[in-house]
Amino acid sequence: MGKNTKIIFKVSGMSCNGCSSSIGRAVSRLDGVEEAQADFSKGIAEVKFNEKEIAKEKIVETIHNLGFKVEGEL
Ligand SMILES: [Cu+2]
Repeated sequence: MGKNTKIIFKVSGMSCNGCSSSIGRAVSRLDGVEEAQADFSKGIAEVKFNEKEIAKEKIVETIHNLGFKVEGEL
């Protein structure tokens, strides 16, 4: 029942709603992620996850594998 961590990643390369929803979909599917939403106009992805179940690097890797780049965190 650990507390979930929320991170807002700065993501570059998104150009439309399709991009942000593909990130939201793929990241929400990962085990340990409670919620994931991306916003292409703001260039961010907000992810709520359990650090005991998933490493932050795995989330970053998933976003990179979709062809976008995580530039940092807000
Ligand atoms: Cu797009």
